[in-house]
Amino acid sequence: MNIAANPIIEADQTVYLKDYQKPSYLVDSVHLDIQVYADHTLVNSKLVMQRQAVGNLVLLGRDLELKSLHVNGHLLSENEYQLDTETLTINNAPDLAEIEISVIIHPETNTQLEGLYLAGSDLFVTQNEPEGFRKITFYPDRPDVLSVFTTRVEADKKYPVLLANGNLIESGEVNSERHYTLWQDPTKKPSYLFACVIGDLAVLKDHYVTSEGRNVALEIYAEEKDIPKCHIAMEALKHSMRWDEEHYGRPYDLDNYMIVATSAFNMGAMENKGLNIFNTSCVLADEEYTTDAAIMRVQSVIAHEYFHNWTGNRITCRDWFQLCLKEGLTVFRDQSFSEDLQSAAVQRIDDVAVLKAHQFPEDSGPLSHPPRPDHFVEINNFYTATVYEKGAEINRMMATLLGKDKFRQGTDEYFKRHDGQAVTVEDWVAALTAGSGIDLSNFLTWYNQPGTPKLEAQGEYNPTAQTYTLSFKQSLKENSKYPNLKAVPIPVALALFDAQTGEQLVLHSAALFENEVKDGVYLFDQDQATIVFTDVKTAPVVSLLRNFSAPVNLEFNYSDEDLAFLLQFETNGFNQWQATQALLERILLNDHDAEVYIQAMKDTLPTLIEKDPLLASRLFDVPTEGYLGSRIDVNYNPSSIQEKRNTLLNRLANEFGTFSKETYLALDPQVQREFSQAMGVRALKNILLAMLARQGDQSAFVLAEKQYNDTSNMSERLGALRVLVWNDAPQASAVLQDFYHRFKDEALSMDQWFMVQAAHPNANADSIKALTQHEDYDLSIPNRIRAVSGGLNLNPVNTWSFGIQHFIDLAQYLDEKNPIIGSRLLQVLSRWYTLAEPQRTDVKTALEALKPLVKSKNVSETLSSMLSVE
Ligand code: B3K
Ligand code: ZN
Repeated sequence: MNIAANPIIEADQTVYLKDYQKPSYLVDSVHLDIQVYADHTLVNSKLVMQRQAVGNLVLLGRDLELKSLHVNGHLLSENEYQLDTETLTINNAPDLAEIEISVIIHPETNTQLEGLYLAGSDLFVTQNEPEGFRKITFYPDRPDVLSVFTTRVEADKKYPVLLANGNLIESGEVNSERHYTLWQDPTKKPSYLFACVIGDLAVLKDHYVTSEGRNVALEIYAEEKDIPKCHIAMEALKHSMRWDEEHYGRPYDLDNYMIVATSAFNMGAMENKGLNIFNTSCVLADEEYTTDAAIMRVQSVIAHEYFHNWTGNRITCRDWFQLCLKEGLTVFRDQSFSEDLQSAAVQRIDDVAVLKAHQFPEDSGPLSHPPRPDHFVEINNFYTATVYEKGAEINRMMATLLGKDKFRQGTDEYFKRHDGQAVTVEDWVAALTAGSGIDLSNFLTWYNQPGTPKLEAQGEYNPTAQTYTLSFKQSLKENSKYPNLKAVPIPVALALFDAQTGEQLVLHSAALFENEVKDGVYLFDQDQATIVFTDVKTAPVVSLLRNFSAPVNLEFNYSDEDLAFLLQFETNGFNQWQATQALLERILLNDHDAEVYIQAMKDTLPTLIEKDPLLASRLFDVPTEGYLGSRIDVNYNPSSIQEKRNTLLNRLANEFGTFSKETYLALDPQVQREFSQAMGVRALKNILLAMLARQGDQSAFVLAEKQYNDTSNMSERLGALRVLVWNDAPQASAVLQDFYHRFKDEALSMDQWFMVQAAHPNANADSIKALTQHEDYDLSIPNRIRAVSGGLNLNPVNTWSFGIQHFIDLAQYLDEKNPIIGSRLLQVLSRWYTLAEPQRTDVKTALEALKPLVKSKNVSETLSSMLSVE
């Protein structure tokens, strides 16, 4: 793949990290008065600004109708300022300026879901990260300008809930129809953390007493009918608050913490100070309406947004290039939290699966960028798997190296040094280094380079010397946008096992970070290196990258038998799974025989199912067609991958036939188990049911129908629905109808209904069209769009045939209506250049035809990067 110069984006639209300059003015305080009316909203603001560096007084604003502008009480005439589409510049502004601005905005017609917008018939919410606040009023809308906000919100009494950040200090009537509230947020914050909510919502209340004795009122706002679905989120919130005190020494700092749920939201949730706004999909959790996976996600997103209060809000980013500073760290924190909620191994499996399915492909294609990029056109395009997930991996690597205590000393130092500041990735690494006493500065290379390093390793046993020697080599694919790539520090967590007994050996090697241990970490930070283990009595089996200790592509010449050995004997559940994935990839991409995998599974499963049904369910993970496709860089033929995968699935179904049925019938979901065990049983049952159906067992459909009818649990119901629908069972249309009638008023459940149908392996242009023309399909609700598009994309054969036009049409439509989502969806096609002909040219032609039709920076930047492949 060659990347050529960018064909669409004009050079002057690109923002560079190297051009960062301190703001010329700071804002001491800001007063906002937001008055919502049916056909417009009036926003009056008063900013007290003080010069701190040379330069003009420039405010940023977009789509605002300026009504009046005063500086120190003087009404400015048009020749005293300059206004263009993005900026308002005040000529000869004094060093101390009180600026009063009055603007009109139109949240009622804002479809982009950025700034203040109408999210359904009776709810207005904000989304200001990264640059939405400039759609509310003129402001130095950049993360390094921090101020204290006082906010008055006024609206019709038909909206009883009027919220903003901080403490409620006053509320009352304006007249018989209108009322207001007044809020003061004592903590200085950048504008991207500002939020307000105007609507008719019910509330679930609770409270939490912090380690410092502060009694915090907790409130979750949602539609009345959804309040019973907010309890899991509330428990997760309290749990997160306790967890951050215990693990990072960080108590909460305000007297209230509010969460508002809305169904119209571009992403998962937003950490606005003391007033989080959440996509309903990340707050509503109820076994009857949402799946186990969704419930786990709710808990992790609640924790994520809460953890941002320290990593993101109290310490924020100097500029948006530093986004992974707050996101990478906060994802690492929420992953660690979730590892405490369920089997840590399975949480790690799920997180690595996401990394490999999304971040690795992103980093090997035209959208590849470092976790901290050095230039962008549209920052919204950089809320990526690389910034979030690879960013989290960098923090995990440093934490692994330091160990628990030193890592904590490092984070303590970070909070001590930078509380209340807007900082950089360098500041973070420097604080960790100072606090722990261990120099981590070479980890900065990870932040600044794109691409997934290849880690090649070789092992050799010397029976005479009783030594085992491991040699390592690392390399990175060249990238013309980021030349001079360097070696990165790679912590390799490893273990040796006695090949005969399966026992784990004690490691003796001077090269280890900690010597004479069973679970050792070797820090490989050169282009090449060799380490020697002594006192190794027989030829061992080595297990590398335990717990996926670094985000690299490992190449090691394991035999299939070694991998089968690890599947059975590794004590680290993650590495058992990693062995299954390596074996399955060989079967699917390199035509290895499946026998070794099948035998090892048969030997491992019976006891594992008893002990850890959730982990057992994961060992059945057969890499998806999408993931397998992402491992192929030239002449990718989706149909041939589908065929190979189906052949394997058929073989597994036959081999595990009797076992599947017996196990399925023996697993009783009614038995009382803790959530994570019960979730494992449900996951296993669904896998086994799918195998039975594939094997052609006629009773499978009857069992599926029974599972569908007998349960009140969404994971079970959906598992059965999938089996019936995807296998075109005679019962399929009746259960689909039944599902529709049961859940038609439950948007999140209906998303699943759309998704199951869109993900039918034989979906076609007409069936997808029928879904997008269904009366419950809604292009203004991202969740619904994602349900259908995401479902379709579960079958790459469909994505790369009729799906191409589906995604292009959506990108074109959303280019104007909601460019953040338009750009996201277009990225589904980013690996078009790997396809075999004639599909490769078909997609290229379609992408080129889209080029002159799009206007947004979001979609244009994505499209031009995608087309930069030659
Ligand atoms: N910080 C927000 C993301 C905002 C995305 C803007 N396009 C959610 C989060 O990471 O917690
Ligand atoms: Zn975040």
